[in-house]
Amino acid sequence: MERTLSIIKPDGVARGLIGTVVKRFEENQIRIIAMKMLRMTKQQAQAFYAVHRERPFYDSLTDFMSSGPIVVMVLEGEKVIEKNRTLMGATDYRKAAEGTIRREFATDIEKNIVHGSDAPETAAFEIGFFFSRFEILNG
Ligand code: FUP
Repeated sequence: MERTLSIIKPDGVARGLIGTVVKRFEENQIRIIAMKMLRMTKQQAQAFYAVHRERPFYDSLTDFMSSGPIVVMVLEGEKVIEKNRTLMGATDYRKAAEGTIRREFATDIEKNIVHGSDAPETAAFEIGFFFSRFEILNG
């Protein structure tokens, strides 16, 4: 059994897509074992995306990620990291497969609705970034 962190980004929340994203998880046998809404500060967004600090899009990305409320969730299931990435679609929505969340709803490579951890180590870091073990069911 694996765990991963999912974020509905500020564009997803602002456009009323919380229910749509949650429904995708529920329809695909992905269990939500923690969930909350919050708004990151710029500093928190910079820390969350520290791996990208040398990239040209870092400043814009961290501005965007701190621009409004987000929904953070811990997902649990068999191969849930990969499963969530498949449901999300490619980073660039123009390259994302038909039927994926990003292909259907993203408008921009940056404003792409959802985030999902890409490996077990990043999942552990990202879950710990937002949740204490007391906030996760059976944590
Ligand atoms: P992903 O794992 O699909 O979210 O993609 P990355 O970790 O490579 O990138 C993290 C976020 O940076 C993306 F969701 C959007 C943003 N980004 C850009 O704004 N421009 C780029 O060229 C690449 C990523």
